[in-house]
Amino acid sequence: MESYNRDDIIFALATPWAQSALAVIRVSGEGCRQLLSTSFSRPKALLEAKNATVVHGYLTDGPKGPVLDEVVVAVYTQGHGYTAEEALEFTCHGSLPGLRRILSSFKRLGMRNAEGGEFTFRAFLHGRMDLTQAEAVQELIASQSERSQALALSRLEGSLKQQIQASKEKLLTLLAHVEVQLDYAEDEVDDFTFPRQELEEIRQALALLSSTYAVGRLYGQGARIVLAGATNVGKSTLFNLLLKQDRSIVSDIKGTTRDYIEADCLIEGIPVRLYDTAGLRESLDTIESAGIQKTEQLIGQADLVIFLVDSSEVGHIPPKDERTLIVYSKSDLFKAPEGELAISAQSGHGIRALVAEIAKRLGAGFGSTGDELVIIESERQHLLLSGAAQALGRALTLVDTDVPLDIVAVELGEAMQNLGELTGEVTPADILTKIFSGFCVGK
Ligand SMILES: Nc1nc2c(ncn2[C@@H]2O[C@H](COP(=O)(O)OP(=O)(O)OP(=O)(O)O)[C@@H](O)[C@H]2O)c(=O)[nH]1
Ligand SMILES: [Mg+2]
Repeated sequence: MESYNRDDIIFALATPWAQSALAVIRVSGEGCRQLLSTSFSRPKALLEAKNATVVHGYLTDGPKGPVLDEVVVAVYTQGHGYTAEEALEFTCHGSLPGLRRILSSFKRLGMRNAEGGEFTFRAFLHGRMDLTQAEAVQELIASQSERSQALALSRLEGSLKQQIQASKEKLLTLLAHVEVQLDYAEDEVDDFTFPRQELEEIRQALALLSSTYAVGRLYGQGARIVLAGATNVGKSTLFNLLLKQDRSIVSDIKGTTRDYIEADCLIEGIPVRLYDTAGLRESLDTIESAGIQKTEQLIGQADLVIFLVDSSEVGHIPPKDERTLIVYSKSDLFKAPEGELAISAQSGHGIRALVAEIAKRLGAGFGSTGDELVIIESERQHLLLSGAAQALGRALTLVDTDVPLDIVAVELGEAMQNLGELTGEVTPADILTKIFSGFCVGK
């Protein structure tokens, strides 16, 4: 993080660069209030404002310069606000030329444009949040579904931090016992029993937290679902039904969809990219054949393939596996084999069951009801948590085979290191750079 000068006063547009009713410009750094009071119609009011209050006035282009905009300024004194340093938030009018004038004027006053993520980085530096919370800010902003937004918010509020902290404290106590034993081993060899049960509990808690990544990623990044099957089985009809709009052309002519169509939707709260594809059949038409090739590529990349079968002429059916759902279509016309999933896109029969099955197949069941469960979304956190759980697993094996304690302590130390990296106490600089770049929404 060398490129960040931590004493500068920084500013950035916090809202998108687009015409809007209002726009917010954030400023942070010691002395920003004094500096900006020289360009404000009510300097005294601004300087004397208490923490977390707002001041109305006019922003001018430097001392005694022309008025740039009528604004409302939220004031945060040192130790408060998002960055925990002196900060101001200007709510201006969202005119692009107006914003351009204000931002240039701020630069002329000697402040500099914030780097992406720099406000969050300062919040982290001042202990306002730990690394899991800083990551949650980005995850919250980027969330694509209500569930992932709610999960990220809970992490921002510290749910993940607390869980890691709890495991860390338990591990630290355990390590302290081991250290004492190592230091005074010669005096007290006999009456030390390794707290195996405690260690197993910590390992389990970390492994469980790590395993929530699959669900977190699903709600955060979404899934690719491909509708496939022979021509005319009703893929486009189902596509339109799931999207709740008429996007894809439906007709009783075989080979209607020749190129694939994709669209985003939510299925049981999961962000899904849905693909309607060209029906699979032997075709002499070069364009249709190219479409079929693309269908095959999409099937290869899908998280889930819904393979529709029209019971009238059952052709090739792929083998069932966890990535392939065989669904019999047009159940209003044909009877599906016993026990198979059947739908009618025309009457709506079976659609609810299909949607539930999709969510189940994607793995959404886990954690969707237990809201007290903290769910992670970051690959970094997943790797560190599973690494810590594995190190504790190895420690347990060593304990069981009566290996000397100092070797066990190495594994415990590794787990401790991972937990420290998770919360940001001992995180290498290059990882911090990665995490804090690209946070700035308005840039
Ligand atoms: N009765 C009945 N007809 C349906 C149902 N679903 C689709 N169809 C009809 O079946 C025909 C083919 O539907 P499409 O959705 O275009 O089929 P497709 O699989 O996309 O076909 P291609 O794009 O040619 O591969 C249309 O005439 C639809 O109205 C259903 O559930 N019941
Ligand atoms: Mg079609």
